[in-house]
Amino acid sequence: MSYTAHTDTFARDNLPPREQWPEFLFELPELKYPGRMNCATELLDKPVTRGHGHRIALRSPDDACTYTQLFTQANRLANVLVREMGLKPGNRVLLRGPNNPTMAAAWFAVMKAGGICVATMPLLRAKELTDIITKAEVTHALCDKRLDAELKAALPQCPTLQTLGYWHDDGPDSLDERALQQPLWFTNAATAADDVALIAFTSGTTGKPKGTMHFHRDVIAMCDCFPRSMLQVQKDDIFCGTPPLAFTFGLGGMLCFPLRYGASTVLVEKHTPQTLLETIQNFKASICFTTPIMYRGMAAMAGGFDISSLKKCVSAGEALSDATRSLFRQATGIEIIDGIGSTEMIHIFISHTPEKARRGATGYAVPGYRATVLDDEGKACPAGTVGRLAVKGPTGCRYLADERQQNYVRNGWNLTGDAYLMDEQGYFFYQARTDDMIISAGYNIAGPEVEGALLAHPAVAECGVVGSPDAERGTVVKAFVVLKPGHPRGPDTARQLQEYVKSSIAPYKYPRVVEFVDALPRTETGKLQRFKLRQ
Ligand code: 3UK
Repeated sequence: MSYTAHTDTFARDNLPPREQWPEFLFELPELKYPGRMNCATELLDKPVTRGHGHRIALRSPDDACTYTQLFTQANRLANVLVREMGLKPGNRVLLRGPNNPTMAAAWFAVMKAGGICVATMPLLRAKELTDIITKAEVTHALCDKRLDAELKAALPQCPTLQTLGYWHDDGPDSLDERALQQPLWFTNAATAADDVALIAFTSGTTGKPKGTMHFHRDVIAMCDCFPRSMLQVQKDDIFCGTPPLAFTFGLGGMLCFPLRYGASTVLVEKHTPQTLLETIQNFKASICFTTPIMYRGMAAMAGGFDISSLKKCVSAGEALSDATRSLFRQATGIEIIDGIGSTEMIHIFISHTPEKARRGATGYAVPGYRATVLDDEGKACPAGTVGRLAVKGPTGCRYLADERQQNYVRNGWNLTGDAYLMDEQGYFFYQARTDDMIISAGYNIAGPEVEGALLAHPAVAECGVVGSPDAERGTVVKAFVVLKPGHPRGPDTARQLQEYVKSSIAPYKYPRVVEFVDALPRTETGKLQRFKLRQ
């Protein structure tokens, strides 16, 4: 057995068997990591000891905090965890809070103490929390007092979870108060690079949640791949955006990436397109991470704000349609950087620089990763043929005790569940989730392509396209459409939209059924829940 700092070996004991792991690639020089590594040391302690401590790390509507202040607060909270809450390296710690500086400090405290972070989306309910706590055998929880109700409701069903602390709490037992009693220094756990640092539960739109395990080195590898090659982060960059820190998209974009490059990040608890624009204006933010639907909302009102500080915009979580890409470019002059990532891969593995954006393409493999498209037998598809997206690189899928490991990892490749095609230049074109391909009258139709066509129509605010059962054709293409204000619902508008789609993509793909709705069902991470539309 190789070295571990974990005295509680739950995570290692529940990794999938080695033969079910994906193949890992560490070909780039920056990915050759030492055997021992604590990601908090890399991201936080090292900048402080190297003289970067006086620079701002975190910004929020009511505060700013330097690297040294964040370091000190994380040390104090790590002391609370170890000295008062009895945390042993390898224990699982539930983290629950909106994006704010205490949440960030708490995340670092868990890393420093050698705990394993199990961060949960703010909107999760007691039932979902119970599933996660039970599956990961969570022993400790650090929670924002304002989000304690669902956690408290889950507790009677969660015998492993015995030790809790709350921040934003007025009582004398609050974490904030307890931290103040603790020393400013903490000796970080001497974790192995392959000790598990986090168990991220997938935001999957169906089925029981899956816990994906990521090592300390994976946290650093995600920082050393996508942002290094696609963003070229500078020390003066100011990050902002919407994804929760509990979602690995947000953990990277809202916290780890800025810190890895000595930059700063604005943490805001809740955003709308308007507040995100205000944040960019007020904080002079230069890099933004959010989802396609937010970029659409922002494009519509960007004219009313001074967002001249904004340089780079990253979109992930869902396919970015050409319509949204152009709307945003017309409104702001900025070419969005699309990127596909997944909780299993921890972050983005196919993307592009703004200069290399291509219509309809997610991009090319991020340096450090290899990507291909495979057929049902696992053989590489020729260029231009739709198949299953497969990737490998320095990070990859290891589910916590889950049979679905064998669906995601085959022959060393991570299969993301997406249907893609690759062209001769190595650009990847998203089609649909593999199980979202609509087969109608013998044709294969990708819902997102029809959505993209509809989104280009001036009356359409949002839309979702799925297959709907039909006596004659088996399945027909059905569009759920949210109209922009001022456009009447009714058969005339429906017909206009149908004609519009027929004129922009192959006519057989047009939605035979159009239903107007007030809103579309979405996950907390902004993903359209197509299975709900199908019901
Ligand atoms: C879909 C995309 C087309 C795709 C994520 C960036 O979304 C993230 O993780 P999840 O586990 O979902 C993964 C699935 O979402 N998807 C994500 N990005 C794109 N489809 N174009 C895109 N640009 O189906 C993928 O398999 O919630 C994204 C970073 C970290 C993440 N965890």
